[in-house]
Amino acid sequence: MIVVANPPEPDLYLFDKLIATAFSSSIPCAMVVNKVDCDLSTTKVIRDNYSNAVDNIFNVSAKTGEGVQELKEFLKGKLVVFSGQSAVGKTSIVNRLFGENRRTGEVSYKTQKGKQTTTVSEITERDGIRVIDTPGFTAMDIDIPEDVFPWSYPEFSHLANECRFTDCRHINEPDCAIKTSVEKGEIFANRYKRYKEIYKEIKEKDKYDKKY
Ligand SMILES: Nc1nc2c(ncn2[C@@H]2O[C@H](COP(=O)(O)OP(=O)(O)OP(=O)(O)O)[C@@H](O)[C@H]2O)c(=O)[nH]1
Ligand SMILES: [Mg+2]
Ligand SMILES: [Zn+2]
Repeated sequence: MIVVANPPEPDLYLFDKLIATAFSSSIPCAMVVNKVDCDLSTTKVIRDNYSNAVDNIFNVSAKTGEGVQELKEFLKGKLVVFSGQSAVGKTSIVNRLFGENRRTGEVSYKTQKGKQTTTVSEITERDGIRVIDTPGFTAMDIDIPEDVFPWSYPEFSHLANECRFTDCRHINEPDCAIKTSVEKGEIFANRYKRYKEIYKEIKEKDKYDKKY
């Protein structure tokens, strides 16, 4: 489960990589937009970019408790990992869900980033739910092979057989079903734009790995 909020400024590249990594490992993925008591614009950004890429999107406030009951119902019987940037409120949500009192931190006024309050992953088992709270992070290396990455996007996968070339990377190939779908507005344009950037990043990394 990817936890998102503003502040800190949402890093959509990071979410793209997390979703691709989960999907290519067959791990179901949902998102939680926290801090809706102080910011509502992020809920739209996340919906636009990810509504056809993740199983569910929950809008909550760990501060007021809004939306937390609905999230709790969804989590019943599941083992879930809370991951995301520092200071989005992962620990605060765990506290609100179970009446815990784990240490939470702030967003730094100067950098507008979190302060890495949680330093080790911890599991809470209660009410038929198992949640692993993890330390926040700011960047991640993507470890998906260049030929697998083009099929690591959930909303691309149902078009898998419609590109002219079976090994289509959806970049410059003719008759690419993904590009057509972007033009039709079925795949969100900014998400595709970032897809091309991340693909480039993986290619660069492969080149480097081969060289050294
Ligand atoms: N306004 C508002 N602030 C919140 C909410 N949830 C958490 N916060 C604040 O956000 C800050 C960070 O919360 P944490 O729960 O420590 O965030 P975290 O994601 O666990 O951070 P790391 O452990 O560093 O990864 C704290 O100052 C919280 O009080 C919310 O729903 N609304
Ligand atoms: Mg924490
Ligand atoms: Zn294609």
